[in-house]
Amino acid sequence: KPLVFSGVQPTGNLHLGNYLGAIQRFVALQDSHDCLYCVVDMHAITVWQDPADLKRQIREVTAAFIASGIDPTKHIVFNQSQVSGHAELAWVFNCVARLGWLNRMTQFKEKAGKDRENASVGLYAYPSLMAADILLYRATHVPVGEDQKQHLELTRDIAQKFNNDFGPSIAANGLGEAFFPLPEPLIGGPAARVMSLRDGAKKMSKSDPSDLSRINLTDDADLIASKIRKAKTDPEPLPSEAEGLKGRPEAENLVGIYAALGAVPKEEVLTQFGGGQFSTFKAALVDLAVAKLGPIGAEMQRLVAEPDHIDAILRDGAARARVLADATMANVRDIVGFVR
Ligand code: AQP
Repeated sequence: KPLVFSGVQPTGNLHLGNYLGAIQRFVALQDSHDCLYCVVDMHAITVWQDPADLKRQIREVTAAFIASGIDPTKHIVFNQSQVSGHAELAWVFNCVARLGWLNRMTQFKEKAGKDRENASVGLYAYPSLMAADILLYRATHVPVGEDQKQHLELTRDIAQKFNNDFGPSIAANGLGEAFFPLPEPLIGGPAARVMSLRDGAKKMSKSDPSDLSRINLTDDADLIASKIRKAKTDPEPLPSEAEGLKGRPEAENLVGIYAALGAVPKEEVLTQFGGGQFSTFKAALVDLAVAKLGPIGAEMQRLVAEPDHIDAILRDGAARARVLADATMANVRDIVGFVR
């Protein structure tokens, strides 16, 4: 089976974008792939995290994985910091990646903002660690939201440069021609980029100061309903064809959310609701969102109330991940020329 790796940062406020762009798709890949799903706590500390909050958020993301339907007995669910190979391989990749490559990363530019001198070195090196996360398991497929496309391309560049630079050593160690695969991003579907409910030009984001901009996975039914009712729209009725959504980002976003939650194409949503008022469509969207997200939120609350159980899942996952990681790192040491 092909190997899937993906991660979610425990940075609080898990939202509908994380669910539709990532977690829901993680669940769908379980039958056809061997999967590693990681709570990337080392990525989280590239910006300041209060230690007590970080612990709680690591357990909350783990709970979201399980509550959404990821099976930690069939697949591997763990937190990054428990497997030291991530940091070790990231260092090797820091020495493979070029400054010019990292200088082009838009996520760093957005997150560092104007005060770049004051951003952490970790925030800058974030894409090397992400490449290490994936390649430590020699994963071939990576389901992510569209915002991660550039980092995935960098991962492929790093894999390729490593394979080229160390080509003779890879062969001399009997490891074939190319050691790392070039992983394929799995990006797509109607919710690859879920937008803010307040502004169709901004992505739905954990850090948006307005809670009305996003639906959190822990929101209850009343809150979900009121956020959808207050979501920004335009005065026109919904179009009957996808073409008519062009230039109407808020309408397109809500239709995309409906399609992804209901597992139907956008066209079908428009066949059903096109020509009608937003209020009718929004009422149906509330029902669908509450039916889908309500049970997940409730199960998350139940799970986070049992931190020992969650920690046991993470420890078990980390132990299984470590076996795979150690095998890769032994090869990497030989390839690079480290004595062991
Ligand atoms: N709006 C989104 N639409 C679709 N997919 C999204 N993802 C994030 N936002 C959307 C996908 O969710 C996965 C986990 O993302 P992350 O852990 O990198 O966190 P984040 O939500 O992007 O949050 P940040 O970076 O901590 O904060 P913000 O967003 O406030 O800057 C990824 O697969 C991501 O693509």
